[in-house]
Amino acid sequence: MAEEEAAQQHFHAAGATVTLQGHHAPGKSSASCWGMVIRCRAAVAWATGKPLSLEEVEVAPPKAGEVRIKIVATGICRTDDHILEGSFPDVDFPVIPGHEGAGIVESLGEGVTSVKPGEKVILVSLPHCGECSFCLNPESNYCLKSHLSEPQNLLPDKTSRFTCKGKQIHHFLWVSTFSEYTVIPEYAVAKIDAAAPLDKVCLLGCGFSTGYGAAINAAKVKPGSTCAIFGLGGVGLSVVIGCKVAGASRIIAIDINKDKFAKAKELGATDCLNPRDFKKPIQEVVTEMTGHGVDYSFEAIGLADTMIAALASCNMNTGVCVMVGLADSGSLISIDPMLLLSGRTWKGTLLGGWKMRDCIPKLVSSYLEKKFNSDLLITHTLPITKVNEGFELLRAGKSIRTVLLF
Ligand code: COD
Ligand code: ZN
Ligand code: ZN
Repeated sequence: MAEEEAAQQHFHAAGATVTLQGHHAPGKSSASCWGMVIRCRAAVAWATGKPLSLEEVEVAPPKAGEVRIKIVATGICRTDDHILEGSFPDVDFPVIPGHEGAGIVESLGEGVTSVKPGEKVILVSLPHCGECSFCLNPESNYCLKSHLSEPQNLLPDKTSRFTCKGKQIHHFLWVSTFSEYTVIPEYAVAKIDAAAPLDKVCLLGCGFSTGYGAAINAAKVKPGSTCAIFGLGGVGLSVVIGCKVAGASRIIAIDINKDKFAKAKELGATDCLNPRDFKKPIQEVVTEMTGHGVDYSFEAIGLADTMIAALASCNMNTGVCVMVGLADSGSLISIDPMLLLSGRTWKGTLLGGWKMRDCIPKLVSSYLEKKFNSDLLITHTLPITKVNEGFELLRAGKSIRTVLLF
């Protein structure tokens, strides 16, 4: 009887009713679901090309070294749309997308010591195992446990914590923030200040940190310099914020959607260009505007052509071009080697070069100290039930960031 009772417990958290299956661990509060399966809502992608489907899923308790987190808020990033289109590499379906989330620790697997239940966290899609050669290198933010080296579709023990309608559901980059509860390894969790508003700082889990870090860490933009940013989505506009904070004197914002220009100007852009307004290639326009090209250029779109245009827009000698966007798998770039011979630097960056687990708490502190205002990127806030509406806004070019709330 006691077992049946335990299997049917309900409790209310943040307005949602969550069903528990199993038993409470001895000594744990009855308000916690420690050691139990949680049934909750999640947006599941069953196959490519289909809208997300809001489902009730089962979330197993965390195993050793894992943390179960109640997601409070998650942004929608273009990369989530790339999953739905099937253009993000090595994703297995069905999958729960979402990778820009913030939440509260619900329970811990054995041996987890760096976070406690009730603490606020941001989930990081670029983990930090702390043991691989890249993690041990202070210059690198790329961990060999990252998706591009070893797909993060299942947790490190090669199993999933999610099921739905009797089927195993895959994790996305381990984080799967479109689920009300998610389980991830401890080394992909960043503990943040208890004062941080989760519905705002969730953006620091991807878009903001990626763009801001591209300017601050990858390009190392200097005061008084000139910059050009291709693509004014949440990521490109975060590059604009980074260039402004770094003291750039001229910030040229480039997009084919002129509706993005007002926000770019608000964030610090000095000039806005629509390549479709010019007969000549946009790199020639930028070069003429600045004499010899900008000091720093950034590509935050993910297209081969705009990557070449960004490269050619920075000056031939000391110019630095940073690639932020991910091109479709299989796309190739062909360039004139002369573009690089005279000294230009061409580089890429993932998640803005931050060692995410260490740096996210510091970025949250900078947010609280108002060093930057990433809130200006949030154009829409919707309940998770309207997740597909959030994607429609992004596809129509009407939103910068939509934050989904559980
Ligand atoms: N010329 C100029 N602007 C263009 C063009 C073009 N040919 N095509 C599209 N754009 C503009 C769009 O109008 C839009 O404003 C902008 O480019 C793209 O913005 P969004 O809102 O679609 O996308 P973001 O900002 O959320 O993300 C863009 C990325 C390219 C960074 C993202 O899709 C990506 O590739 N991510 C993978 C790389 C990475 O490290 N990501 C971190 C984890 S996601
Ligand atoms: Zn992203
Ligand atoms: Zn590592």
